[in-house]
Amino acid sequence: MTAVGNPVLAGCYPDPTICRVQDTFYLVTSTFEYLPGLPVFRSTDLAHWEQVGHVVDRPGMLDYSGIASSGGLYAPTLRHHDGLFWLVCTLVDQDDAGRGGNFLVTAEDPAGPWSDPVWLDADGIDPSILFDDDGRAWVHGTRLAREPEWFHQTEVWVRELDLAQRALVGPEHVIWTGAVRGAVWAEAPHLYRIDGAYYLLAAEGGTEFHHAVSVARADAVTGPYEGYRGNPVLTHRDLGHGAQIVGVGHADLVQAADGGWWAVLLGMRPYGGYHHNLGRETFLVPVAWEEGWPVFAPGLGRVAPTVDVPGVTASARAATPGARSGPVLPGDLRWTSVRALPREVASPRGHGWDLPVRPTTLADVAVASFVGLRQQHRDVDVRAVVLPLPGAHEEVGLAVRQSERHHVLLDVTGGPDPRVVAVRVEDGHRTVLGEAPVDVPGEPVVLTVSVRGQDYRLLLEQAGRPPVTVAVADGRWLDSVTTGGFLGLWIGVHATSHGRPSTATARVERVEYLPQD
Ligand code: 6LW
Repeated sequence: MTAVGNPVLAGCYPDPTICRVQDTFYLVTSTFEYLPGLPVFRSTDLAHWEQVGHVVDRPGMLDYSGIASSGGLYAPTLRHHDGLFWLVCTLVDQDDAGRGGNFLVTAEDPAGPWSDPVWLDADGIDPSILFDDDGRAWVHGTRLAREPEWFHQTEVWVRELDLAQRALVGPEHVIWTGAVRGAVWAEAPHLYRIDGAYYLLAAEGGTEFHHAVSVARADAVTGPYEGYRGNPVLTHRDLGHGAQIVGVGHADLVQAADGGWWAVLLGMRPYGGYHHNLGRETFLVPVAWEEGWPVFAPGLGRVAPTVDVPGVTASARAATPGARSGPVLPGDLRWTSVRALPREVASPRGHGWDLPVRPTTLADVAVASFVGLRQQHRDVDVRAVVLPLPGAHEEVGLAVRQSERHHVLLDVTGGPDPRVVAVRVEDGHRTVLGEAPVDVPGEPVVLTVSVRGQDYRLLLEQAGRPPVTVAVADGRWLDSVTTGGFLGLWIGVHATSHGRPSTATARVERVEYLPQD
C-alpha cells in the first residue's frame, strides 16, 4: 500500500465519473464553457491518471455560442457496455435558446473519436446510465420537481433506453427526491446493479459546503427505493468551514479487478479564508460494503488528503496532470479555450501560439482569442513571453479567468508607446490596478502571474532589467465562493482589439506553468 495524494486530479475537474474495462479505469469530468470538452483520463492504479483525449474535440460537435460561464457541459456519466464506451451529459444553455439538453455519445476508444451527439428526450441535468444484467438499459437524471414541496426540490427520474434506437422509451418513473426532507438539489444520480439489488447513489445539499452523498436501494430498477438509515453516507458539512477539504459529494462507484470498491467524487480545498480558487477537484475514497450498504472511507468516514491504494508503487503526486513543471507546448491536452477549440482561435507555432487578434474581449459572452490552463496549484508561476502588437487598440497578455464577469488581465498595450497594464474586471466593471512602461518597444516581454495563496502578483520582465511588480490582485474575489458559478480559475494568454477590426496576430513565444508548492 502506498499513500496517494488526494485530490487525484487537482484543479477544476468536477463531477468525476468512472468506469473500468479489465485492468484499466477511465474517468471524465465536467468542463462547462471550455473546449475541448470532457477530458478523458486513464489509469491502471486509480492514482496515476494520464489524459488520453477529450469527448468533445471537433468543431461544431456542440453549439456553444451564447453560452455564459458556468453553462455548457455539466456532469457526465461514463460507462462501458458491449465493446463500446457510452457517455451521457447535459449541455446547459442558460438563455434557453434551444441549444441545450441531454445527449448520448459513444466511442470504441475513449481517447476518441466520439460519435456526434444523439439528443435524448429528457429535461434536467446529471444524466446517468445503467446497463442491467438482462440486457436492458436505463437512463436517469435529475430536474427541478414538477410539483415541489420545498424550495429547490429536485426529483430523480428513470426511463428505459432502447439501445438500438438510442432513444428513451416507455414510461418515466420518479424515484428519489433526496434522503433528507427539505434537502435541496438531489442530483448526480447513479444507478448500479450490485448483488442482485439496485442501488441509487445521489448527491444532495447543493455542490457547495452542504454537499452530501446518500444511497437508496430497490428490488426493481424503477423502485420503490428505500433510503439507507445511515444517510448521508459521506459529507464534510459537519466539519465546518475550516476543514482542509469541504463540499465532498457527487460520487461515482467503481469495482477494481481485485474486488475492492472505490468512489471518485468532488471536493474543494479552501485557503486564504473560505475560498477555493482551484475549484472543485477529483478525490478518491475507498468503499466497503457492510450489511448490504456502502461505507465510505471505512474507519474514518472522511475524504483524507492521502489515501492508501494497494499496488501503487511510484509517487502518484508527481504523475498527476499539471504537476509537470515547465513549458506547456501547444500539443498539450491541458490547453482549452472558451466556446471554441484552441485550434479554432490560435495556431501552434514553435513552443508557443500565434493568436489572431479578435475584437472580442474576455468580458464578452463570445469566442475570445484565449488559450488557457487550469490553475492546479495554490502556489504557481505562469510565465508568458509575448511580443507587443502594432495597433494602439490591440493588447496581448495574460489572463486569470473565473468568468466573463470576473477576471484579471496583465496586458501589453500596442502601438508605438507600449505599456503594461494590470486590470481587474469585477462583476463587469474594469479597474486599472497598475501600469508600467515598456522600455524597449519591439522586443519580447515576459509577463508572469506569480500566485502565492490569494496573492496574484503581476510581473513584467524586460531584457536586462529586474522584474517589476505591476500590481498584486487579491484572489479572494475571483473564486466561486465570491462570484457564484461552478468553476475554478484558468490562467492563459489572450489578445484583443477591443471591438475594433484587426488583422494582427499576437505572437506568444512560450508559456510556462511552474508549480511552487
Ligand atoms: C452538476 C451537479 C453538481 O451538474 O454541480 O456537484 C453541477 N454537482 O450535479 C455542475 O457541476
